[in-house]
Amino acid sequence: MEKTWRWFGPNDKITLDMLRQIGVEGIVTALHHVPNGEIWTLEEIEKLRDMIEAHGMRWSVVESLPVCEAVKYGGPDRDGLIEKYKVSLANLGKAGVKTVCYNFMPVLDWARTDLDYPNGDGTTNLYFSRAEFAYFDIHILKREGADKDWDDATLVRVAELAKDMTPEREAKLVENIVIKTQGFVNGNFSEGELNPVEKFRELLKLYDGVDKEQLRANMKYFLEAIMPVCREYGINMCVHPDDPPMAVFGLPRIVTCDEDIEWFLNAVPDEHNGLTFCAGSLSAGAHNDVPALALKYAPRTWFVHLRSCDVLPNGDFKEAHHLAGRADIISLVRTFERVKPGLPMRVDHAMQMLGDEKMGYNAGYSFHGRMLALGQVEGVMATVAREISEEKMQNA
Ligand code: DNO
Repeated sequence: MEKTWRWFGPNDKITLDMLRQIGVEGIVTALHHVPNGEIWTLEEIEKLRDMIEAHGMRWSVVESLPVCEAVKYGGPDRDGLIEKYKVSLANLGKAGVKTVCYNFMPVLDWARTDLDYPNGDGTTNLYFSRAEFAYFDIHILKREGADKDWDDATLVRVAELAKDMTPEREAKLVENIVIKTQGFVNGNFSEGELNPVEKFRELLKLYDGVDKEQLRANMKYFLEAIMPVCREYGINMCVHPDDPPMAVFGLPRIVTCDEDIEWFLNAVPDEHNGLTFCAGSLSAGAHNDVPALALKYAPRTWFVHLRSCDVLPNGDFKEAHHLAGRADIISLVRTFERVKPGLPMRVDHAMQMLGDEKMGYNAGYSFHGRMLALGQVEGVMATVAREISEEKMQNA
C-alpha cells in the first residue's frame, strides 16, 4: 500500500517537510479554497501538484471533489453542476491526479458528538454518543417527528440528558456536530456561521420527498454522467461510506452496508466507479463485518482509510486504537496487499496526544496521534509483505 496522509493545503500547520520526514509517500488533499460547485482549473491543480512534488511526494488522491447538494437531491440546476464537475475531473486527469474521493451524504458529512473524549491515559479520541446526537435532533433542531426515528432505549437516555442540559452544553453540541466536523471538509457549514441550526433546517427541507430509492437514482444519474470523462482520463472515482453508516435526521443514506455497496457498484458497472474503503466508517456500524467487506470489495476499491471503531451496546461508538477495535486492520492489510497491492492508504482520524490538543488541528487530524498510527500500520504492512514473499518462495 502507498503511505499517504491527508494534508489540508498550504495553511495546514503540519507541513509537507514534516510529512516527508515521517515517511509519507503520497498526499491526499483538495483545492480547499475553491467553493463547492466551482470548477477546479488546470492552473490551480498544477500549482498544488507541483508544490507537493517539489517536496518529494506526489498528489495521490483528491479528497474530496465535493458533490453539490442539488446533485444529491436532484435539483433543477444539477445538470449544470455536473458539467462543471466533469471539467474539474478532466483537469485533474490532465494533471495526472487520478483517484478522486467524494461522498453522497445528504446535508451532513461525517458526524461526531465529542471531539476530545478521554481515553483515561491522557490521550483523547473522537466519540459518537447516540443519545447526544438524538438530543440534538429532537431538542435543538426540533425536527418534526424526530422522536419517532429513535429507539426507546435512546429516548430514555435523551430524557436523562435533558434533565441537566445547559445552554453551554447545547452550544458545544452544535459546534461539534455542525461546525467543527464540517468546517474543514468543504461541507455545508463553515466556522463563523451565524445561525447554523436555521441553515441546517433549510438544507433539510431541500430533501423533502427524497427517499432512499430517489437518492439512489440521483447517485446513478451522477455516476453515469461522469463515467465517460473518467474513462477518457483514467480517473477512478471512489465514494466514501456514510459516517456513521445509518440514516440520520430522517434523510436516506445509501453507502452504509454490504447491500448498499453492491447496489451502487452494480448500478454503474464500470471499474472507474469504485469505493473508498473507509474501515472506520464501516466499523462504526455493528451490522458490518469489515474484513468480509474488504474481501468482497477489494477489487473495486481505489483508496483505503485505515481506522477502527468500537461499538458499544447502547449504539454509541468510539474511535479505537489502530490495532484494536472492530475493523481488524491486520486482516484488512492482508486482504488489500494480496488482492490489490499498491493502493493508496491513509491512516484516518487518530488520538490527540503529547500536546496535539493545544495545536488547534482539525478534528481527528492530529499530528502525533496520526504519526503513531502510521508507524503501527507501517509495521503491519512490513509484516504482511514478508508473509507474502515467504509464501511465494515456498510455492516456487
Ligand atoms: C472525515 C472524512 C470525511 C470524508 C468525506 C469524503 O474525517 O472522513 O469528511 O473526507 O466524507 O467525501
